[in-house]
Amino acid sequence: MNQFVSKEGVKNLHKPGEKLITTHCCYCGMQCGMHIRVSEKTGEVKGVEPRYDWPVTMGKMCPKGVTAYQTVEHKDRILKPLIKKNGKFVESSWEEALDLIERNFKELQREYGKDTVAVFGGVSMTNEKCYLVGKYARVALGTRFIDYNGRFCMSSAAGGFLKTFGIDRGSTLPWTELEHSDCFFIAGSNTAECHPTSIQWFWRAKDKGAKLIVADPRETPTARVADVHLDLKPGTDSALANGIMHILIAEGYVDVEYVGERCNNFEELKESVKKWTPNLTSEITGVSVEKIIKAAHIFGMSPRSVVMFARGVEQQSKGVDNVALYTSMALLRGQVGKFASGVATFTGQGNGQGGREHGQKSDLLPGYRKITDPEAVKYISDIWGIKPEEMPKPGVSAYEMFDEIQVGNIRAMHVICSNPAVSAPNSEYIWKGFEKLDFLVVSDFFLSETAEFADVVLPATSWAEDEGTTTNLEGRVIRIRKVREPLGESKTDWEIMRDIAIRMGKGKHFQYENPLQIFEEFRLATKGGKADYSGITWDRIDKEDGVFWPCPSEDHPGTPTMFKDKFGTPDGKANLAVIDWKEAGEYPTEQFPHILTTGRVVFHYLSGNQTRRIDFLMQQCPEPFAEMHPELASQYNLRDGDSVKLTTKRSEMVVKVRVTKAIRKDTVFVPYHWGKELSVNKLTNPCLDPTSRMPEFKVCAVKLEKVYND
Ligand SMILES: Nc1nc2c(c(=O)[nH]1)N[C@H]1C(S)=C(S)[C@@H](COP(=O)(O)OP(=O)(O)OC[C@H]3O[C@@H](n4cnc5c(=O)[nH]c(N)nc54)[C@H](O)[C@@H]3O)O[C@H]1N2
Ligand SMILES: Nc1nc2c(c(=O)[nH]1)N[C@H]1C(S)=C(S)[C@@H](COP(=O)(O)OP(=O)(O)OC[C@H]3O[C@@H](n4cnc5c(=O)[nH]c(N)nc54)[C@H](O)[C@@H]3O)O[C@H]1N2
Ligand code: SF4
Ligand SMILES: [Mo]
Repeated sequence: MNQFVSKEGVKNLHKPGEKLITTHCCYCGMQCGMHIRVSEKTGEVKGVEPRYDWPVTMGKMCPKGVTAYQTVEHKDRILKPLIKKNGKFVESSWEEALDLIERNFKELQREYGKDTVAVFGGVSMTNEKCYLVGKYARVALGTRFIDYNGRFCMSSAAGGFLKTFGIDRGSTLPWTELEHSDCFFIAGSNTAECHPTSIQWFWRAKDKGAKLIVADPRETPTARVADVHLDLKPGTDSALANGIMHILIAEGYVDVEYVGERCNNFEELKESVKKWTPNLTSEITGVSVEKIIKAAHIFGMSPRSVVMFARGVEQQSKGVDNVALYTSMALLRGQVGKFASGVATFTGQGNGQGGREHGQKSDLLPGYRKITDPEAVKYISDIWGIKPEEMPKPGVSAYEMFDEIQVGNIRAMHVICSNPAVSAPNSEYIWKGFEKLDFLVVSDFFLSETAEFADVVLPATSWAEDEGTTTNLEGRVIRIRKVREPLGESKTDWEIMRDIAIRMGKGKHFQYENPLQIFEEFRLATKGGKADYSGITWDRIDKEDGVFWPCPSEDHPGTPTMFKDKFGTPDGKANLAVIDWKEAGEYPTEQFPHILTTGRVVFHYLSGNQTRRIDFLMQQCPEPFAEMHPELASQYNLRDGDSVKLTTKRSEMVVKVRVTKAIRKDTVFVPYHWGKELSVNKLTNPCLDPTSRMPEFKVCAVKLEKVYND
């Protein structure tokens, strides 16, 4: 326990007739520590108490987290399997639902080959389940088509880190060190709304004089309290990072010794940023020369700095470039691998970190192994009990699976823990894909917009009805505890996958009775890989407040600070990014004269399928809106609350206007937590980053028209 925690506070939480079960929030990567109050008599969930003694979040929670427990026994929970008959869902037994799945998967695979059945996963699940999704696709179904919603979330961060560091761990330092940092350079992260419980660390550091620089086209609550707000034009992060590096080099802020010993490409980088003078950087980014120079000076002079970013810079067709360049800023300053300094991406989903390491990605096997590496295939095949030649080849990325549907290569899909009908870009194309499928299975606990397209909906349990581990945004592996028995006839995702595997004749590879057995196999599967969890046990997690990977043996302490001595590249050196700025996939034209960017609000989570069911959250934010500057609004005679039609090359939507000075004059922002006609993803550009295959959710060109409601 640390100095900010009251021991009395912890003791007083307990109420008679109730037990407190210690776990973590189901939503974002902060994974705030919480206790769930459960009736001793009925086993029902009664409420939540923040966990004061969890070192990362210390009793802080946000509006989503404090209401998350209300989803567990919510009246909308799906309690029995649903089968669509004559266009309507009817409840069925598990037997009937599994029969139907078995028949369809087998018939389609017989006719069109194994790859005709695809799996679309998600990372709001434990490591045990995420690991099993990869095995389920490759062993139970034998398909190469598997990918997951992290492709829309973490893939550009992963791509950028692999390029510069050779290992993708979201943070190079533990959050608990942030309060000792002198400077935060935060790009494209609305931290106060999306990782709210991080803010306390920045305040603490600020109390000691730390400086905050924020790069965001909007004056977010985080930007508002920054020492410098770099209000850049969406899609220009690479120019900004090159411009900052130009000043660092020109004015002697480079840690020459560190760069000489630990980095490659310095001479090439020097050449490539030469042209990025403050004037050119200002011209491209739209940020004033003064602000760019001020930010570079503060960053350059800070003894301990952390460069942080999130989807604002990653969800772009040049997202990997952006990550590699921002990361290089920290390397130039010699900050990576040291106390209270380094680089971090704000990992998005609860298990966005763990879920991306263990085989849900089309080309990855557990432990961050490559499916194209014969040794990796041999190692994992041995653990899975298959022959190496039975291991499917790499598939395609999440959005590209919908192209495979259009050409007939995918005819059935099992969506587990994702709602792509709302969250994938270019929605109407996604909807067409779901309609075209011969057979769609969705595992969820609430009927999502995606589930509405399904032939069979399987009732999964919520996070509170199973146990296991997740990996938070620091890379710390933590324990999720079972709070109550599964509601109705719902089953855990691992039971569902196991039961389908049995039907597909692969039961012998899925002989699990509990998640601990999966965890034990999973540890072994990660052994020797880049993301090595083999030394982590559930007991250790309890005793040590989580364990940071890599942790290759039970006597290894885990790795809170990455890259202390060497990087994960073959020569052990970091690769500075020598990359020029390139225009976004789509930019304003006469026909579509403004920029549309999308993102989040504090009250809703992702596709909104969970948070749109919570009264309190809906009262706070019932519908999407278009945030725009008063000058832009007045060009169209729009006032606060008016309706505006937004049109892009893909489609159009009508939303209410929210006039605010806290956004650039050329940019419109719309949150994406709603479906169907309220889905901003009808408008977004599916242009993909060439390496990460991440869609460009953050930049596209848009037209505005006032809608007269009479
Ligand atoms: N309340 C809430 N919290 C969440 C979530 C949620 O849905 N709701 N989801 C979780 C998940 S999965 C994720 S991935 C994270 C996302 O966390 P964030 O990435 O912080 O959230 P976003 O709102 O997507 O985008 C962040 C910021 O990027 C800015 N931006 C837009 N375009 C650009 C650009 O070109 N350059 C730069 N530098 N900035 C730009 C936007 O103005 C926005 O303020 O949040 C997690 N936490
Ligand atoms: N325009 C725009 N689009 C975006 C983004 C953006 O910034 N702008 N951000 C993208 C990002 S970063 C992300 S992460 C994606 C997320 O997009 P989605 O994957 O659609 O996110 P969720 O809404 O969390 O969907 C999870 C679904 O699974 C269910 N679920 C939750 N837990 C479990 C479980 O344990 N088991 C099962 N079987 N089901 C479960 C939930 O009820 C929900 O329906 O959206 C992306 N889309
Ligand atoms: S900050 Fe994230 S993990 Fe914490 S309570 Fe809010 S949504 Fe949950
Ligand atoms: Mo995300």
